[in-house]
Amino acid sequence: MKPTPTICAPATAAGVSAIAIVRLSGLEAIAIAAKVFSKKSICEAKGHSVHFGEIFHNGNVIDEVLLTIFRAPHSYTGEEAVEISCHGSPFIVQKILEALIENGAEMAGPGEFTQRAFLNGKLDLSQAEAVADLIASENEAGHKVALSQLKGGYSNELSQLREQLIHFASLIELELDFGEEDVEFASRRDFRILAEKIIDVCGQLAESFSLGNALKNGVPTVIAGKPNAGKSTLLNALLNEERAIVSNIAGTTRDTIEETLHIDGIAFKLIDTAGIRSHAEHIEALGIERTLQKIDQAAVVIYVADMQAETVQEIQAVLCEIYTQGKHWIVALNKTDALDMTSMQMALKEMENFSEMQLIFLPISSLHKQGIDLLKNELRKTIPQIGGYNGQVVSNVRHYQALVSAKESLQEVLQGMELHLTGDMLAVDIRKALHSLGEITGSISTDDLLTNIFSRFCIGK
Ligand SMILES: Nc1nc2c(ncn2[C@@H]2O[C@H](COP(=O)(O)OP(=O)(O)OP(=O)(O)O)[C@@H](O)[C@H]2O)c(=O)[nH]1
Ligand SMILES: [Mg+2]
Repeated sequence: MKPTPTICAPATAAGVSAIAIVRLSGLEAIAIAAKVFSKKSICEAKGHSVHFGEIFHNGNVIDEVLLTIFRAPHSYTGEEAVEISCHGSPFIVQKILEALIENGAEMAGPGEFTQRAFLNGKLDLSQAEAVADLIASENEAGHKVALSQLKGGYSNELSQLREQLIHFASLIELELDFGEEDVEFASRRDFRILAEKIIDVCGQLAESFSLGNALKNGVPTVIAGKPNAGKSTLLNALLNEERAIVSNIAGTTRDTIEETLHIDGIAFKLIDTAGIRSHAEHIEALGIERTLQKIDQAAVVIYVADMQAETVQEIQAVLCEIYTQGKHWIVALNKTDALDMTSMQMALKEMENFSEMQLIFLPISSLHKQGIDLLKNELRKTIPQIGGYNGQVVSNVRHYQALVSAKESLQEVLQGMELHLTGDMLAVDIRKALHSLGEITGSISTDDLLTNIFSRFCIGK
């Protein structure tokens, strides 16, 4: 068998920087580094030691560097590893890589360092995926979710439950060996308790997915309303910058405009849309169709009503038409600056009386930036305090699918037990559940799955 090659790659981003790091990992890592480094003594160096010296290639000095030695298994990958901190010039990085490759290293593929960490048992699969999420995290909430997953999160608990399930599965399979005899090694009562527990955990985790996904990618928040209602003005007020064009001509915004707003570390993906009306020319009509689509995909809808131009009845009529359950609706009663206090209060009262719909009404003035902080507050409240299972939130679609299918398989098993199905019938679904749970932690993984996961990484991680 071919020995596992020693791999190298830049670990820092491309481009000029103060410092760049080139990573090496594999059995020959330290020997290869010694061939290009001024101090050969690193071959005997202890792990976690740092050495100052020069990197040479073809007799020329490339750079003065700090070289850190990691001894197996105490490295990120679990292998012998070296990190070379050089000056952050892409040219120097390139030259160092060339020198290493000429001396026997190979260029690493995407995520290959983390893949090795996984294969050497340093991380389970869900933790390895958390590394990718951590690197990609763009906001505080996404960062928090990835970090808790990296620390083991729910995968530790799932592997424990899976171990218990394996125990039962083997007892049930043992019963099969006794075919004719009517033996029951696996207590059906204990089994039911375990299955119910796993179904519950999987169910709660799966439910947290839409929240986790929103935290990771930003909460899709649509700003909708009639033309000229002040949607673009509101977008600008929320962002505190003149992002969208505002004019008193109805139909100014024809395509959707997307911008991110951070509130308390949570990213809201604000989507300004074309105004909704029935008599629109063709291009605008396309925009309106897109608006309805965007509303469909949104988690939060801010419906902007023009209190200057629309009556309460008109506003209600549109809401009745576009309202759908399962999302948060905030009705921003805009242009209140143009109304006197009494008519404003009357309108608000009339509004609030109406609706079995779950709506929040908020008087604002986008133009004068009044009520904007209250609106931000309402937006923040649409995302509950991190819920999920014991504070764990699933943000990974692969995990979500595996959780759902584990839950379904175990529900099948429980139904099968009600119907007094035989052990061999039960065993099939138990194995399916084991498989799904194993896919999350990586106890069961196919090459395809691994390639798929690690190809999402950058090279050098
Ligand atoms: N008095 C007053 N005028 C406002 C307010 N908000 C917006 N406007 C005015 O309303 C007009 C339309 O504003 P836009 O923000 O372009 O409206 P829109 O909903 O994006 O319109 P379309 O893109 O055409 O659908 C502009 O003249 C704004 O200055 C407000 O709170 N008070
Ligand atoms: Mg607009």
